[in-house]
Amino acid sequence: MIKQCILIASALMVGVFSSSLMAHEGHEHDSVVAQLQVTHAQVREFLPATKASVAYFSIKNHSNVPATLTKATIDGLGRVEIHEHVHADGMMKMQKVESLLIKAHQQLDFKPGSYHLMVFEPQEPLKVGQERKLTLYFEDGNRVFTNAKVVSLASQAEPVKASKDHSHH
Ligand SMILES: [Cu+2]
Repeated sequence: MIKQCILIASALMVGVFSSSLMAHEGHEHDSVVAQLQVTHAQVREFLPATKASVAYFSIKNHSNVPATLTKATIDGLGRVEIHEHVHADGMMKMQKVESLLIKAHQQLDFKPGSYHLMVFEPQEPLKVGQERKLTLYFEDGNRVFTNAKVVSLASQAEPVKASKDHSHH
């Protein structure tokens, strides 16, 4: 039992740093905590006279275990919600998501018309070019953080896939 606890603790530590440090995908890492990588994080500046803005990113689960995203925070923003778009009565509308399962080896893109973060209550205006820390919280206690770039509406309109800096090995 004690041995098991130590295993869990060390796996947790690896998980915490997984956004910056991608461990090789060996089989010794396939237990307990998912290895998650977040890329292309961006948050849009608030448009004049609006109370909400959006943030997008891509997340890849590199492990053999699922991960459940339960919460997101961005530095300097009072409230962040996970949203999805759904079709209802022929209309597209969005709704809040309490938790989101990312399956083993699945990549999920938060993008326009799909999953996204809604952000509210900026403590100070978001300025294009700034970076804000984005933290994602998972059900198993894992946390992954990355820097989200503040972008303008115009630049956010470009599809995420346009950038070629996504490296695979
Ligand atoms: Cu929304």
